[in-house]
Amino acid sequence: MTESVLPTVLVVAVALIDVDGRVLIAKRPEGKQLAGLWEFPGGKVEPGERPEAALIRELREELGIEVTESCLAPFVFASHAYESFHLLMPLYLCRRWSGVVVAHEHAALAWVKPDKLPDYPMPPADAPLVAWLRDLL
Ligand code: 523
Repeated sequence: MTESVLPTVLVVAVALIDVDGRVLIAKRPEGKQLAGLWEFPGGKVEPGERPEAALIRELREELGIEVTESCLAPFVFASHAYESFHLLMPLYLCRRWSGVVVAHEHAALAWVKPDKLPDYPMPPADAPLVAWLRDLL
């Protein structure tokens, strides 16, 4: 019997939290995997890259904001077997950044109170993180 093992892909994501306690979620654009679902922003860690550096780079590219490493609090790991890879994704919390959040790569952005997050359809890796966030915030 042959067994196939899915490759693991390391992705970093963040829950940006504003002064009113709302969380930023971003709608994945058409043409990409999981299009139309609302994710915690982030992206793939490149080979040799530290996870925090990857997240800082992704937030600059995707949202046009600057975060410093000291503002990134590691929170919880998401883990989900997608069809062709296994996603491992630490979610960081971040309450401080500079610049204005703009959707450079997403179809839309939304600042959402934690109790309203379940109203937004999310990728299967992200959805279980909502309960943790709601308890925490
Ligand atoms: N997720 C995911 N949740 C989540 C993110 C940021 C990413 O489930 N919060 C998944 C979506 C993709 C994979 O992780 O399958 C890689 O994310 P990303 O945003 O880098 O994906 P793409 O579609 O931009 O991939 P490339 O074009 O290959 O970079």
